[in-house]
Parts: sequence; structure tokens; C-alpha cells
Amino acid sequence: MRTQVVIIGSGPSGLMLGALLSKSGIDNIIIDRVDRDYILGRIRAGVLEVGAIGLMDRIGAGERMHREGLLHDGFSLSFSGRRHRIALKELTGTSVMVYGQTELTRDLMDHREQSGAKTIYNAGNVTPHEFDGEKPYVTYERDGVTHRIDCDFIAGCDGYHGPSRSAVQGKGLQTYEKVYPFGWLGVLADVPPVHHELIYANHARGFALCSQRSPTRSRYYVQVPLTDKVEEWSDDAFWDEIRRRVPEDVAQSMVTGPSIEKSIAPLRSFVAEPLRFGRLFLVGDAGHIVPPTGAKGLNLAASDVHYLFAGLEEFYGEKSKAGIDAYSARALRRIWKAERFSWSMTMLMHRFPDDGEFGQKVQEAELDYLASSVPAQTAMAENYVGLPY
Ligand code: FAS
Ligand code: PHB
Repeated sequence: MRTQVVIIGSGPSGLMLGALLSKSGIDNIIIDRVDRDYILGRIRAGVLEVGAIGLMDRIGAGERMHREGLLHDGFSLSFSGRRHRIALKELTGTSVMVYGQTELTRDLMDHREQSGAKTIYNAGNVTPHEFDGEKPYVTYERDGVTHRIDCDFIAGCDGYHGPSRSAVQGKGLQTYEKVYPFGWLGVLADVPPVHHELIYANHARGFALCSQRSPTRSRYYVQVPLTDKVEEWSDDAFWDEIRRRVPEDVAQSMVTGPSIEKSIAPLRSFVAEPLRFGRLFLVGDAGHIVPPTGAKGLNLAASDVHYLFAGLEEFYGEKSKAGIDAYSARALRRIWKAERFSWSMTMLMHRFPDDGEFGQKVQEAELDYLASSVPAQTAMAENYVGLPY
């Protein structure tokens, strides 16, 4: 088999890149170790920046997103029993859209199927080869047979645990990492959201987030110790805990119900440098991870795709290598700013056991200052809606 670009991973990164390449007439094959349903069963991000929305429009897969997505002009921070709204649209002229990653991925998968572009699911032992040279290829196993796909480039869109980054270990890869001493217990429930916008809560018992997927489906999170197991958390225990961490009026109006998904995700900040090794590129979670506090994970995947597609389009169009040569540095400049913002939001909103009462008081003082300073709110708002590509 031969194609121009092999994309490892059928998550948001791989699907967005594949769609842009196909639209530009650049042949590509997406290959994943699991299948469509498994990927759609993973409940993840919920907030889209204007850049990610624009990419979906450019691809031509944004129709349902605009129909069903919820435009949000702000979000609230709750602390010390009070709430303060960060007026995103007023402060920056930009809104964000609440539209689940599952739905965005579904739209991209449907769009790819209609385009006739090739996707290989349930591929075992996917391995990138010879990407240091001019003739890379990827092998995979299926039905007991090893297959080979020759190509010009390999896009490693295979997430944090994928084979692409491990293939470049020892080839000049530098990694930067911070692991947080807690996780997020997330619950999805078919209950109406408690508020029309998101609420990020700082509380002495720990962080909580009131998010949503639609007017009838809510997504909630509470910070939990890393030792917690999801099976230890009954739905009732979850609802009791999140209502302890939000202001009284919010707790009183929260509609509870059975969870349709419940899971614990660890939090880490991680960056791999560089993001390019010869003819192999790291894209999205394969190259970086952010704690979800800033809602940046999926959105960084979108900006990586924007930069890499620009480089590949230039390579095949004008036969210039300038864009692919610049990919890593361009992407990393935006990645590090999002890493900083996600780290700062995490440090501000979570309970750090080792910081004691002093740490809690300092966080409350910073939030009180933020609530009184328009420049400080503008800085937070600019980062939350997404810095320019
Ligand atoms: P993905 O991980 O989505 O996709 C990688 C794909 O590669 C997968 O389909 C996988 O099957 C495939 N793959 C892996 N190994 C392979 C192999 N060996 N061979 C072939 N294929 C392979 N972001 C937010 O903004 N907000 C959130 O609330 C949020 N919550 C998250 C919760 C969890 C548990 C996780 C893990 C991430 C969360 N994220 C969140 C971040 C998430 O949304 C990512 O940023 C987003 O999925 C990145 O997309 P991709 O780069 O495509 O990686
Ligand atoms: C979500 O709805 O899953 C969500 C929203 C905002 C975040 C993190 C997760 O910062």
C-alpha cells in the first residue's frame, strides 16, 4: 500500500489533519488500534476555542456543531462562598463553544466516511519506520498478517500512550513534565445544567467544575486523591460532595440523577520537544498534555493541526520545506503558553495538601484580587478563549 501521509490515530488530531489533507487533494490513510465505537465511547473535552471552531468550518464538518453547540460568553469562578463571572465576550470580543469532544469526533468520522478517505481500525502493533530518511513507512498487524504502508510523511496523532513518541526516544527527544497530586472524578448525567455557563469552584475540600453538554446533559467534576478508585464513588456520594464545594445557591438548584459515565482522570503537564523527527511529526496529545482546568487539550490539538497542515500543503503545493521545517517551533510557542495557562488555573483552583491553610488563604486572596481587577480578568479571559494561531 502507498499514500502521501500516514496518520497514526483517529482522535481529533488525526481526523482534523486527515480531513484538511483530503480537502487539499493530499492522499492520506488514518490507522488506529481500536475502532470507531471505542473512540466515541471515551468522554473527554467539552469546550472549543474559536480556532478549533474555525478548523471544523474549514473542513466543512461544522454544521451540527453550530446547530447543537452552546456559545458561552463567560464562565464563573466560585470561591469563599461567592461567585464572580469572567465576561469573556465583553473582555475579549470572543466567546467559546461548549460542544463535547465525542460529538466533534463523530462529526469528523462521518465526514471522513462520506469523503471516501481510507481509515484502518483495529490495527495491532502499529510501528513507524525509516522516518529519518526520505522513504518512511508504517507497519501494522491485522488478522494475523503484517501490512506495510509506504508514504512521504507520518503524522503521530496517537495520543499520550501512542507509538510515535516512543519511536523517537533517544533521538534527541527532550521531555518536560509535572504530575499533579490529585485526579478529576468526572460524571456525565442526563440532568439539566445547574447554570447556563460553566462554574469553576475553589473550595477547601477541593476543586469542582460544573460543565455541560446540552440543555439536558451535564458534565461535573470533583478533585479526588490519586488513591481513589471510581468504584468507591457512588452517584449519591458524588452529588453530595460536589454540592459541598459550590456556593449554597448553586447546590440548592443542582438537579442530580444517575451517572451515564463516571471515570477518574489523572492530571499532568507534559511537553515533548522537538515535535518533528525527519519525516515524523508529533501532533496533539502525542506531543503534549495539559491539566483540563484550562480546557486546552483538544484546542491545542487543533492548533498543531493548523500548523502542520500549512506546512504539508506548502510542501506538496510549492515544493517548499519551509512550513514543515517551522512546524515544531511554531506549534511549541503556542503550546507553552497554553501549558502555562493550564498550570496557573490548576494551581489557583485546586487544593494542594502540602500547602495547608496558608495555601488556601493565598488562593482565596488571588481570586478576590481577580474579581476586583479588570486587567487581571482580561488576561485570564484572553487565555481561556484561546491565543491567536
Ligand atoms: P487522542 O488521545 O484523543 O487520540 C489518539 C488516538 O490514537 C486514539 O484514537 C488511540 O486509539 C490512537 N492510538 C493510541 N495508541 C495507538 C497505537 N499504538 N496504534 C494506533 N493507534 C493508537 N481536554 C480538554 O480540553 N478538556 C477535558 O476535559 C479533557 N478531559 C480528558 C480526559 C481524559 C481521560 C483524557 C485522556 C484526555 C482529556 N482531555 C481533555 C484531553 C483530550 O481531549 C485530548 O487533548 C484530545 O483527545 C487530543 O486529541 P488527540 O491528539 O487526537 O489524542
Ligand atoms: C468538560 O465539559 O468536560 C470540561 C469543560 C471545561 C474544562 C474541562 C472539562 O476546563
